Amino acid sequence: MMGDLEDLLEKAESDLRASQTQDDILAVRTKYMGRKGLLTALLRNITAVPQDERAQFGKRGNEIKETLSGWIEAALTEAGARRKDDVLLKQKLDATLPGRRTRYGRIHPVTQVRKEICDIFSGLGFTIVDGPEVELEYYNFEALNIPADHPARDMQATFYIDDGIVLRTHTSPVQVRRMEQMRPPVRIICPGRVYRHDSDVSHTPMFHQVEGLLVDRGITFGDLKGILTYFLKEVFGPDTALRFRPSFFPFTEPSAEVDIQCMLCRGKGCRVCGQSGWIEILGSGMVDPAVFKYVDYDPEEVSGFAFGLGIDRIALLKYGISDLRLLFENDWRFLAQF
Ligand code: 2NM
Repeated sequence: MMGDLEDLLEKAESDLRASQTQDDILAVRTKYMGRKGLLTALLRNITAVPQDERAQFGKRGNEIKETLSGWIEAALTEAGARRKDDVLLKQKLDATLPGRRTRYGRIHPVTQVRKEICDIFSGLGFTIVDGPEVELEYYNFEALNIPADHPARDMQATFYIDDGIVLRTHTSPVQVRRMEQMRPPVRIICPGRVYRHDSDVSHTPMFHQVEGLLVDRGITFGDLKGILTYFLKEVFGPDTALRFRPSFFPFTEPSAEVDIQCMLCRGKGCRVCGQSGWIEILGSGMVDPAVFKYVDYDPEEVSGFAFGLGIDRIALLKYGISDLRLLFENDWRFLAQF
């Protein structure tokens, strides 16, 4: 009878060795130690053991039960660990790899400059206004005193959408619409995309503009000069030298272009300023009475000044960017630098 116990332990051991998975091991446990298991049956049958062997049989039986339990527990733990390793291998996950870095976005240089300009004028009491990019010819040209035979109306410069409908070539139509809607005083700043049929190193068919307009009783060229001087010194620094040059626009009279002294050569003349020592920054002027007539303002009662500038060109200057087109390629290696 004792021999049966030892045989059984040996068989159980070899069954366990042959078991791979936790399920296999649990089957072995049931086979030997379950309610109808082989070891259970053997121990229950102790009455069949001769009287004088029973004590020893019982003792050895319990030892074997303990041993087998221990082996099964250890086998289960080992199979559990093996299963985890398998799962990890299947996922091909290397927990020792460094994490993936989050790449943060940046504000586009054109957006930065636009915001800077708008903030300066907001501080002076100007309201930011926008309007349609697909515009009536009337607001883009006619109401701005640009006659039908003006070169700016030429097919070369303007994208036509349909009869009488264009992609705006400047943001001035926003200002005309605003003047139509409200009485003076008007103090507005109009940033936005504009479109011209132009494409080379220094021109893109779409670019960004900001235009400003101030209309009230008694506004003079002195107000224009004061406000624009303050603005340009805010953007380019308090020591920036300025030059107001006579110019012409159909919608202003008189008109002036404003240059800043080239910050690269300090006025000596270099490649950036075309040897002139000056860089053209904006166009401006006193709003032409003809424009006021279109929006039903009385030029005898009110006067005003307006100005316009290209945001992209300012961004190039400010950050020393060599090619305008870089601003529109959206290559993150470029954009990450600002
Ligand atoms: C410029 C230059 C000079 C301008 C004029 C007007 C309006 F609507 F009041 F007539 N808006 N913007 C203006 C004047 C724009 O850009 C170079």
